[in-house]
Amino acid sequence: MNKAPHESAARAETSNGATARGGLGREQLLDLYYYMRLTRSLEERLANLYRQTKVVGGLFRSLGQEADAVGSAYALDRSKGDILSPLIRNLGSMLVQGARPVEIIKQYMAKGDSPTRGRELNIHYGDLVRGFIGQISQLGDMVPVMAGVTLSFRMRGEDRVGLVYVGDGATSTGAFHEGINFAAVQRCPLVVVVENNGYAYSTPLSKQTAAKQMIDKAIGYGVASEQADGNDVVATYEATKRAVDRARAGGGVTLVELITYRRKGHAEHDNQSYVPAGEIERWATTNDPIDRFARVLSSDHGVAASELEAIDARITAEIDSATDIADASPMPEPADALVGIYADPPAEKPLWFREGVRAAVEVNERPSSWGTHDV
Ligand SMILES: Cc1ncc(C[n+]2csc(CCOP(=O)(O)OP(=O)(O)O)c2C)c(N)n1
Repeated sequence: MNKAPHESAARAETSNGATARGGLGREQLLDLYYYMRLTRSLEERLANLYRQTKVVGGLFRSLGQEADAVGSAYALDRSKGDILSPLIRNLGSMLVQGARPVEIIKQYMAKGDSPTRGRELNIHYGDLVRGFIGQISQLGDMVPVMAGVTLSFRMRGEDRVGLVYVGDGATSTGAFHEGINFAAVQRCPLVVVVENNGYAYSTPLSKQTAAKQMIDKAIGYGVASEQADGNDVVATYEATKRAVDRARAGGGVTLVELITYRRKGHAEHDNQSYVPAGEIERWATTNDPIDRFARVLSSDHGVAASELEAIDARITAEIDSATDIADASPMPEPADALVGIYADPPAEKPLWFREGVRAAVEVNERPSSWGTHDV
């Protein structure tokens, strides 16, 4: 059960001869850096667009949590058709699976050519081909959904694994309990990643659970567990990879607890007044996952600062061009809201107030038998 995060790491040679934890080569380590930086820069751009009122609805950040989404998703095998179920703080996992900035920005802006054509917001969309499932907001509900998805893998004899993310808050729901219990009993090839980021909206962990640690919950379900420092991208990868390998080998469910910290509020509007003074700054200055990994890349793998700067520049260029494309995209047509909802959508008339108040009142609101208006 619960091995120390780094214990059984495979080792691989990097090009400068250093050994990389987790069996990851230099190219893969730079991949991890790329996806974490892409997540952060894309969310920073979305924050700018939000302040310009170009984002429709809320903006949910994963600042300081990029390593847990990226490292865990990277442990899946895309060539085998592994699939994950992200939540609002798992943009990084969707990028690893192949989502691109242009579709994310369009989706946040509710554009007519966004993945859900303006019918859903933020990162609530899915793509079964690239291996991420569209999330719903109800906390914990994706656990039974992924129990079903992975049960289908097992029943069809497919060599595939599923991964579902939940926050610490979601572990308190009935759906979480039902889903993980069912998956455990059925020995589904499922990895349940609990992102322990200290808060569920304004509720701190101490008010969320009496369990000392999230992995203690695994014992009650009879499943394996792994715990890792969620701000160490390689540790996150290693712990999840062990869980993925176990699931693929027929070993059933693993609960993976990734310990991290939510540096932004629940969403952009949340002023975090409930957070003790100094806590956010401490995590930002001493435990930023990207800063930490950049230092490791430099000290252990001889990656030059200029190499990371070139990656950052490539990311900025892609996000700039994605922003321009998304900004220029049209909003959806009102009637399109019904497409895909009904098999035979009614052809709705355009809203009357679009036609001008005077004409609309004449046509829609003034019964001929009323009053003295025609006198
Ligand atoms: C069943 C249910 N209850 C309440 C909510 C409202 N809600 C949305 S996110 C959230 C907090 C989630 O906290 P956590 O699961 O720890 O994830 P985090 O936001 O920290 O990533 C709440 C209470 C909801 N979506 N579903």
